[in-house]
Amino acid sequence: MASRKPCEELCLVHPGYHTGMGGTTFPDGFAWGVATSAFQIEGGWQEGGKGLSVWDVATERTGFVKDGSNARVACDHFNRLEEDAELIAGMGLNAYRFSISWPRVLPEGVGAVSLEGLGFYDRLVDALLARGIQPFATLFHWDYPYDLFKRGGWLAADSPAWFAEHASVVVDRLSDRVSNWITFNEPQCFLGDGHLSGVHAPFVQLGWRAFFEAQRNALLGHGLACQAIRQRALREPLVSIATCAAAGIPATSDAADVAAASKWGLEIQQLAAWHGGLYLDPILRGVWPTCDGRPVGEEFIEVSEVDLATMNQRLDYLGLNYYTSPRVRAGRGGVAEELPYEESWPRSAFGWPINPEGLYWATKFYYERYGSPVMVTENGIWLDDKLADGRVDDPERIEFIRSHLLQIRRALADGLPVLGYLHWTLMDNFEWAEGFRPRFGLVSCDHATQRRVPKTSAAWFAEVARTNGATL
Ligand code: GCO
Repeated sequence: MASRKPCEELCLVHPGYHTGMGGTTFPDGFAWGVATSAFQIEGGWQEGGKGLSVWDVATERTGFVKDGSNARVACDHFNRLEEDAELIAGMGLNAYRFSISWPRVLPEGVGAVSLEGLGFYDRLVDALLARGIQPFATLFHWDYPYDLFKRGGWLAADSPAWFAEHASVVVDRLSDRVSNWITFNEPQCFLGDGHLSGVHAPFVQLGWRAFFEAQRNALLGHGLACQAIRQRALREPLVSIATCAAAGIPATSDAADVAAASKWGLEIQQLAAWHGGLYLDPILRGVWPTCDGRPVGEEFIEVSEVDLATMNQRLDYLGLNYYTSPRVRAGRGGVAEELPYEESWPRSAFGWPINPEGLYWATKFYYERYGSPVMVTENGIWLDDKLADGRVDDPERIEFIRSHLLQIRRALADGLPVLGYLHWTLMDNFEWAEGFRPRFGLVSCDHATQRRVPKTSAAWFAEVARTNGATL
């Protein structure tokens, strides 16, 4: 077992967090970093013995991706990891969240391991550590092995064990150097968008019964993976999940609106895949969520106490991915009601309303409900920024980050434990069904030449990180 305590690395268990330290600064050991995912940047889609994922297959078929592009090469990170580690180091960041491509390490999803695939992550971890950057490894960020999909995917009874096998293989190889493990990225998306609305791979619309089966299996997979990590890790692990921060923003400071906003997204009023409570109630409280006193989805699924005990594994912190949230007011009987944003409200190029206050409220509501310290595992903005005369000026991104960091500072001042801020994302990349048009990066990436150019925001963020937020 590990000899070093996790707090010696990133101070993730800083004593001040639990004593209402607050103040106007960021705590020592605060994680300043960027986040990416394998499918969006790696490319190398058939290099090193990699198997196909459902996203590889979907992007080869027409009609699924708006600009008709695919991620065969993406940012070619598979062949440029040193250069990209250098970009992160160039910003002076102390944390990098990346995901492990499951079919790169297990080409068929289970069974034979690709040593070349594992070797890639080995080299990535070494490149990060050599530059003083803590790796945060996400075990699954949506690129599900196609061979397992053909065997039923998340609907298969064996699927929890398949995911635990993947977790075990990766942990056995990397846990002598990696401490931070994130099981899933946004179960809302790969389950809801993937299996219900069908706007993400595997692009199927299977209805609620199948959704709940897939959801139960994924939560069991999360639980088994957590057990595997804790049993096998060579260094003391810090285990987490990154979930969409579905939280309401109180429309006014009125207590009734605050109470309504705290329910929105966490207490279930109607069936919707994005609900935080649908995933986190089983995971963090060991209970199945209810709606009007009845178990949610009871007409579709039954979850046993044994299942709940497997899903309910201790997490060291909760990862929140925050982009936007609705404003919420108390309707009749205190029911949470969305207050639509005006047409004139500032929005990202994705059309998402920009409302940094939601980050404060999400942190508060999730902490109050689940009691886990929070890590902001994603927050970012799609801007249509352009390279001109060799540079990219993106003042809107600077303002976006600044305003969100101020809300984290507000949360810290209220005594809420926020452990770090991982910006989405390092460089412009493949944005799923939107293709390459969205630009979310601190660094621009020309996908034809692979030339990387840090944007103005990269230098600004570097200075914020260097001063631990003092220059905000
Ligand atoms: C998500 C994913 C990222 C996206 C980002 C921008 O939250 O959807 O984690 O992969 O690229 O959020 O949409």
